[in-house]
Amino acid sequence: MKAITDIIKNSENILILSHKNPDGDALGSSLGLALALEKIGKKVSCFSVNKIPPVFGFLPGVEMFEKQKGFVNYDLVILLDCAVFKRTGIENIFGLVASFDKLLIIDHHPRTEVEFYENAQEWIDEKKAATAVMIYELLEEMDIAIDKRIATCLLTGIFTDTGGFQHNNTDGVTLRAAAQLMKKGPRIEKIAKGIFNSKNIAAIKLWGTALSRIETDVATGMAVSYVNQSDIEEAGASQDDLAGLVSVINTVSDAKFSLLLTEYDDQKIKGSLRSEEYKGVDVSKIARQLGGGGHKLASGFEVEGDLKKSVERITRLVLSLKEKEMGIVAKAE
Ligand SMILES: [Mn+2]
Repeated sequence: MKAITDIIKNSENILILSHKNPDGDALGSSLGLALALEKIGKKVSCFSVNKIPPVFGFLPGVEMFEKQKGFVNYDLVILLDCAVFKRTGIENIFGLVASFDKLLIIDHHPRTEVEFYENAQEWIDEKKAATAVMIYELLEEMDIAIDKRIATCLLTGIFTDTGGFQHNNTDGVTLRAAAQLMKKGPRIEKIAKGIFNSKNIAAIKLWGTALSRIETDVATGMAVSYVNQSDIEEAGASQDDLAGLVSVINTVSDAKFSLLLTEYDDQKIKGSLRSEEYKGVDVSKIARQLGGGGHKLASGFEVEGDLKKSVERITRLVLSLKEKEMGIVAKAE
């Protein structure tokens, strides 16, 4: 931890990056850290290749993403909520970092991809429920006073990555961090409303279309649905409106895991997989068979081709997977 706090203390002009298609943890931990580092006099920039989804518009400091124009000379780049540059979606990183000893990685995902960055500082802890929990611990260590704005960002990261404190990653460490952050004044119901409980009518209709298409497969325990580009256009919705849908598909009582396929561009399909601890399936193993990755209970992949054919192809692939390949473990009763 000391090497990490030292490299931050000794840097003045810092760039914070996270993965493309940022979620609440990517944005919350980035902004929480950015606001905290500004407080101790650092010049901080945040960058995402994507537009920030409107549901996260309430995050304090979110305008820091808008202000980012070109890249200047940074003396430290911090990569959050992912461990490889590829995940940022930035084509050429070499213009960003003069050398990798000016790189700090903080992440809580299991390592599935490795890019070698000589002398980079890394703090990777798979046990942490969210990167935001790690940022909370870092700020404590650095003795930076957490104010309401910082707390709101970090609590949002924790809240989203735990599915509103419902996933099995919600442990004592997570709740303690959340409790300490709540003392600083963020309103949990505002965060909840912002993220889960306010959907526009277009989004609800799009969800309806996808939900009406759910099919289940008894052999694998898969509940699957899909959304194509014309569904999104006809509903007047956007890709962002699909966040959370795969978890709803996973509530089918007999489903061991859920799969949502989204056609996000011509012939480009994104797959999202979800399961629950007690269901005994490791969906990251399925995602990896398709060139993707992620957590045991939440994973994703990208494939190319016709959506309908992909649904069939992936269903066949899942059907063909041996129990071992799906990570299904017989549970002792
Ligand atoms: Mn995360």
